[in-house]
This record gives sequence, structure tokens and C-alpha cells, in this order.
Amino acid sequence: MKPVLVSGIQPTGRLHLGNYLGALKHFVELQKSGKYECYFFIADLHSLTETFSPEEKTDQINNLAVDYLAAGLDPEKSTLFIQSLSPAHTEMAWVLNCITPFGELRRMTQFKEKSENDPENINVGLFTYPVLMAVDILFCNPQFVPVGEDQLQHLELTRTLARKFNTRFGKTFTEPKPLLTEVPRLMSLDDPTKKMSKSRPAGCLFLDDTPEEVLSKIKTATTDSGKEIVYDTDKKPGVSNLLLIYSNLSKQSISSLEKRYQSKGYAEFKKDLARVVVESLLPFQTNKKELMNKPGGIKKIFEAGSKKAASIANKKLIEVKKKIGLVL
Ligand code: LTN
Repeated sequence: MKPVLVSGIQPTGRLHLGNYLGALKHFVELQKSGKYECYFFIADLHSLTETFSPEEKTDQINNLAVDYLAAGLDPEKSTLFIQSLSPAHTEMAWVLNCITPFGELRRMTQFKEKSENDPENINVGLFTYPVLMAVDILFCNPQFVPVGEDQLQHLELTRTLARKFNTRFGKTFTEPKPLLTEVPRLMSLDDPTKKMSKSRPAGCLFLDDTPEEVLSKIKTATTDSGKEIVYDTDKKPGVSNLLLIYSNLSKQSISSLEKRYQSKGYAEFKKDLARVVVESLLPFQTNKKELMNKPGGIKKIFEAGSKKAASIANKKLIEVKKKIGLVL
């Protein structure tokens, strides 16, 4: 049997290049490797911890479902599902809540950061976020969880909870290991001191951007004084960010790009980069257009995947309930 692997993305808005290179692209590669039994889901319940509106939420979930498929996730090879369609997830999260020390959650970096960024909306869901995440992981006995570095603390808590539950109630959960994925730190095109983010649309390359939008954003991207195209994040944050994007999409090393543009100007560099971005997005965008013509098909795919995930989670929940002495 192949080792099980599970990961998810929150539906919080249109995906941008940073989201793609940091997560979705890795998911597709892991699926293609054929080495794992993969579960990929849409973490819609987690996304409720940030301010949202119902209309937007539906669009965000549907849009991420299409993006998964357009990027190359394949329901024949991976189980694709929506978190909220597995009721056992939240029920099991309650049980794990009751063995999670308050102090552990209070130390979580993501909780502290998100509380600081949005002091008006420090909700309890944000606080217990890592416990639901532990269930997302533990329900299917995975060996691996592909995540970026920012999620390592949550994964460590997941392992702690699994161990704690097993010690107290008998072996029930596996302790999965992180599959640390490389997440390039893309910066905003209009202000390379800030992270690329959907909240700064002018500096953000979205996967859905038209060639005209890509061209205009790259053309107006902040460059730095001087005219050398060299990677130096302190002195030339703008150019370094463009080199990082170029290198990630073209699979050419940054040093070979520096050489190639040694005696060339910003204008030519930017024109080439825009072409690379447009060409890289094209297969995704073509797939997406095709998929949008059959929304019923997408719904069916996620319904079937969710049914499977929900049944696996429910089995695990029954096991958990028995172990802790609840009556069934
Ligand atoms: N917290 C993650 C999303 C997420 C996840 C998971 C990732 C929710 N549950 C389980 C891996 C496994 C994020 O925001 N990147």
C-alpha cells in the first residue's frame, strides 16, 4: 500500500502566483509522482475564521474547486473533497479540543499574527484553528503532510495530539511527518517590501490575469535605482523579486538569468518576463475555461470525493468515540 498524504488550501480569494508556486503546484507534482495515496481538500471551515460574506464564500469555494482541477489535480488519482461536507471532521475536532492544552494554542504564531492583523475579529475559531487542522490530517492515517514552513508549528501540535490521544486511549492515530515544500517568497510588484497578496491587487499576479493585465503589472513593477539586473534583496528588492518569479516559472537558475541579462536593460527583461508569465499561465487558463463550461461535472467530482472522505472520517470518529467511552 502506498503511503497516504493529505493537504488543503483555504478558499479566501482568487489564487495568485505565490499560492500556486507555494502549494498547488506541489500538490500536482506529488500526485504525478504516483508514490502516494493523495487527499486534497478545500479548507472552507478554516476560512470562516477570517471576515467573509456568504456570496463571496460560495464563489471562493467553487473557484478553488475549478482551480484544483485546472492545475492538474485529477479525481482518478487523488481524493478531492470539501472539508465542510464531512460532518465527522467538526465532531472529532470537539473531542481533540478537550485534550488540547489552552497554553499550546495561545503560543501559536499564526494565531498571534492573525490577531494582530485583524484585532476586530479575534474569534474562537481562529484560536482552535490548529485543532480542526489536526483532524484534517489525522482522520485518514497519513504518513505525510506537504506544507510550507509557516504550518510546521501546527503540524507539530497535530503530532503531539496524536501521541497524547494514543497514550491515553490506545493506538488510534498515526503521527505524520511534514513534507516540507519550498514556498518562494514572492513580493508585491508595486511594493517589493510587502508580500505578494490579494489585498494589494496592483502588485499581485493572479492565475486568472489576462495577458494585458500581466503585461501592465510587470511593466509598472517597481524596479530599483541603477540598471543592473542582479539578485540582491537588500539593495534591489524589486529586481530580485522579478528574478525570483522568472526563475521559478522558467526553471532557469537566478545566476544564469543574471548572466543572460548582464548587458541588457529593465525594459527588455520585463518584456521577456511578461511573456514567460503569460505562457506559464496559459495551460491553466485554457483548462479553466473548458471546466467552467461544465460546472455540474465539477460539483459531481467534489461530491464523490467528499462522500469518500466523509465515510473515512466517520469510521475514525466511531473508533475515537469507542476509545474514549462514549456510548454509540
Ligand atoms: N492551515 C493551512 C490550510 C490547512 C491545511 C490543513 C494544510 C487546513 N488544514 C491540513 C495541510 C493539512 C494553510 O492555511 N496553509
